[in-house]
Amino acid sequence: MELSTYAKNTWCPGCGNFGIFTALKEAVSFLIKKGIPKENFVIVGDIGCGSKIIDYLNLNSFSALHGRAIASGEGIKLGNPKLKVIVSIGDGGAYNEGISHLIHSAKRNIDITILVYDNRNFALTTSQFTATSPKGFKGKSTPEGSTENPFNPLKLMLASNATFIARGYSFKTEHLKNLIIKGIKHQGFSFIEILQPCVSFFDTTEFYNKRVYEIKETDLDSKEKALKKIEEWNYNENDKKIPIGIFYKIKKPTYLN
Ligand SMILES: Cc1ncc(C[n+]2csc(CCOP(=O)(O)OP(=O)(O)O)c2C)c(N)n1
Ligand code: SF4
Repeated sequence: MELSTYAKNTWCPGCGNFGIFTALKEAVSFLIKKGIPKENFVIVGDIGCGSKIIDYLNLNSFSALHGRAIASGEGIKLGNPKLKVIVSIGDGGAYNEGISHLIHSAKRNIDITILVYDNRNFALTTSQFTATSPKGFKGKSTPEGSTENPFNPLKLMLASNATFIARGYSFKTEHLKNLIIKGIKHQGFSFIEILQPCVSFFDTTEFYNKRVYEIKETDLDSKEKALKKIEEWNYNENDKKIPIGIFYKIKKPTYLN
């Protein structure tokens, strides 16, 4: 299934977005082969480097204002519930500018999939700190280093009653592809945080390659177990292990049924 377009790719060579592009393209191709009509997919982009993916994928798409892609995705789903809505949004859009939409979307369990391209900075605007930047992060708005501790977005999603919570890594594309397939198939709100190195402003590739490991996905309906796993890494630089996979998954009525 050819899902690429003729649009010129403007990502920096080595950017983690390439891995996400491959994983998402393969996940959607797989689901189309399994019988979901191609025209039922809608990719909603935010504003940012990762959100440019909507230009590179030959699928229905919508380009939202910065921080408003989740709200736009909800509107699209409400307008036509048979659509498979996939929101592509950066950490700046999801965890800073649009954080209220993320929380309320999770709370109401609307059946859409959120992919957060978390490069831990506002990259398109050449690097300002975000909610997941580590303490001491040096960017354009924090030349002396950020004084704030990052938050853990998976913990926030657990507290917001999200029904599917996962983390992938852009350079583990096969694993990420399977997470995306499971997220799209999940009946309800699915949240997938994607660790995405930004080679130009915050190159975390080596850091993640040393620490990322795949978790055993058992007892997925236990909030206590999910929290314990999620807290293995709190976005600090000193921690030795970073778990990826599905942390939490439960069945619950969705916003529409
Ligand atoms: C409401 C609003 N605020 C600020 C901007 C400027 N702006 C454009 S892209 C961007 C950074 C995007 O960062 P992020 O969402 O993390 O995505 P990334 O570029 O890192 O993939 C900002 C701040 C904007 N377009 N609209
Ligand atoms: S600035 Fe960073 S996130 Fe944006 S394309 Fe370049 S490497 Fe990727």
